[in-house]
Amino acid sequence: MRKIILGTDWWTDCDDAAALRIACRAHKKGLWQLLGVSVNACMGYTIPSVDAFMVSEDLWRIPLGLDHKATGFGGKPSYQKSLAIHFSNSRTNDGTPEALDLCRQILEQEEGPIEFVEIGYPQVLAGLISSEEGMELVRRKVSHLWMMAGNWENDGRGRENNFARSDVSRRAAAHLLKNYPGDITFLGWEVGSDVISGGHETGLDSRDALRTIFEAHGSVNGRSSWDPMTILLALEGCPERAGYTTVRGWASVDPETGENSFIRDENGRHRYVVKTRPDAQYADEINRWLAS
Ligand SMILES: [Ca+2]
Repeated sequence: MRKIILGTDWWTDCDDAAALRIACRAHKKGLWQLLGVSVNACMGYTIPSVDAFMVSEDLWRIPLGLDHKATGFGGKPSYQKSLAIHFSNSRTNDGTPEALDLCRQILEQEEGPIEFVEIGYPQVLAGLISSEEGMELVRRKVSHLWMMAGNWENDGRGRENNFARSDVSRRAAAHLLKNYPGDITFLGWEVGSDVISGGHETGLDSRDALRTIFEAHGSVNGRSSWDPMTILLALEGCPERAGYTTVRGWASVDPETGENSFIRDENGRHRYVVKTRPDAQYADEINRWLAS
């Protein structure tokens, strides 16, 4: 059984919720085991709303972690409060362990291989590999990092929110890409931007937590699919089978500007994906998962 730790910003955008739904449904179908959810942006209703969502998926036992210091990304939360108020939940920000401690604890306790799927900010993973113990755990236990981040459309050069949002994300991204000891697959901004999923045609029930989130976000006609595409890519486990080719090499991020760049190298440990199918096909697949 594959084992997954999911990192999410669960911040202003509703595509994290679409991604979390697919990750949860894959867990329930026995396609992988979701070991924990590490939330890397912190606002007033962060954990109550993630918890409400996990309750609605019947997966309220899955451990959550929170980067309590991650309050500086700005932005307006669009759906957290309504979700926390209208759906049952019991976990709180204060009662939730540090995301870094959760990741470390899972890596210590679980047999490998474990995969990271990251659809948010990079500072928790960067923090994890900043200690010798954390680096050793990742070397020993983590087989792959799947990551929604970067903009690779201009020959691997660009700028995207997860890397570039703030000083914290920029420095963390630079550190992570320079020092991460294993293989990383990136799905960039350009891949998910025009793939619109999760709208009315998905046919979600009016009491569905995900529908509440999309409506609160103002995305009743659907939203770009960066995060759910990353989940489906990770779930397939093979870019070619998931509808992508890849470019292999070494990615880096400028710690001052957050801009990403890429040096092609057949022996590189990094790769970014390029779509091989029409956008509607990826959207249809996501919508099927969201309604499953
Ligand atoms: Ca995200």
